Amino acid sequence: MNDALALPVGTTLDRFIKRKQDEFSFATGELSQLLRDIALAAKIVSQELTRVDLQGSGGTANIQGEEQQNLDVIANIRFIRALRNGGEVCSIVSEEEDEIIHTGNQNAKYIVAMDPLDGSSNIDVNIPVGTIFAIYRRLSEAGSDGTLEDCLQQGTKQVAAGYILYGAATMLVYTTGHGVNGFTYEPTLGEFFLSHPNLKIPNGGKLYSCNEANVSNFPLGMQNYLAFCKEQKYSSRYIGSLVADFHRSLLKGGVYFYPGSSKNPAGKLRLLYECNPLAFIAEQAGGQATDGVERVLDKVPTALHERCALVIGSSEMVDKVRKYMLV
Ligand code: AHM
Ligand code: MG
Repeated sequence: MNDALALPVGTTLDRFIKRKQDEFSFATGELSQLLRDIALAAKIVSQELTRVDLQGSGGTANIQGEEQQNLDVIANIRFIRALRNGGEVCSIVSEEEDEIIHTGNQNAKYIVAMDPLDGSSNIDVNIPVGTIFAIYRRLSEAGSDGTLEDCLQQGTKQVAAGYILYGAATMLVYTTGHGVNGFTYEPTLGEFFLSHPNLKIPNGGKLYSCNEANVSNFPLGMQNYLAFCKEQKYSSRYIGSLVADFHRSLLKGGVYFYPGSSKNPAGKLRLLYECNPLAFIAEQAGGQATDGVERVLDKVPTALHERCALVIGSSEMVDKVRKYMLV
């Protein structure tokens, strides 16, 4: 089923969510409310990113030892607060938090995994950043906090996933497993409007996206693929904000990769709140995501902050990378 059938460009996000809910006879509205809560936090963060007084670093570090920018911390607070107040989420895992956050909504059905502000190194230089989220149904009985097992589900178990790109315009792109739709925020009206219905990633492309400074640490297959891209006269495009690089690939076709290295065999990106949600979106748009060997969505997470090598984008390009990785 295609999420966007019969809904014209310009439909508000709220109406879109409501119409989609009506198509499921047993839907009770919790997931719809959860998506609205995320959209609310996105509007707040979108506004706060424009405030020069909130830039800079507060001198704190997250569990991975990465310096937290003020806006990393603020975005984390905004999303947690929106999800807690919305009432549909029992537990949250966040790139910015060491442990699972329990919202106190013990009867809620859903778990959220999120990177509240991805692309931290770009925050203070006015370059697009993003939020990434994945939504799972809890496995444990309602009536208590979510468990580690609830949070460590395979990517195939996502019921919805999306991202918010804070760029020249703010966009929310999400899937509930029935195609991918993109909404553009109109700040003067305070609304997201359907602007990119039923997104399909081009099968092939001529854009590759990676941090080429790391090439000498890439696996040999990736080094050879990069040489192939150059022979083919492909273009290199790397923003350094995964959401922005992925969004370009989704619209124009291309491949993004952040492979493992001898130093960091599993790469840099996080499986739960970066790789899995974008892999779900990529597949729903007709693309692919692999860690170089295995489909990302099939990986069984073993830890909250687990890292994962990532190759994601246009199907033919990901296939090509996979072939290079085999030799
Ligand atoms: P972050 O979640 O701390 O911002 O790290 C993830 C980001 C991605 O958005 C981006 O693709 C990558 O890290 C850039 O890393 P590098 O600077 O090593 O190229
Ligand atoms: Mg990130």
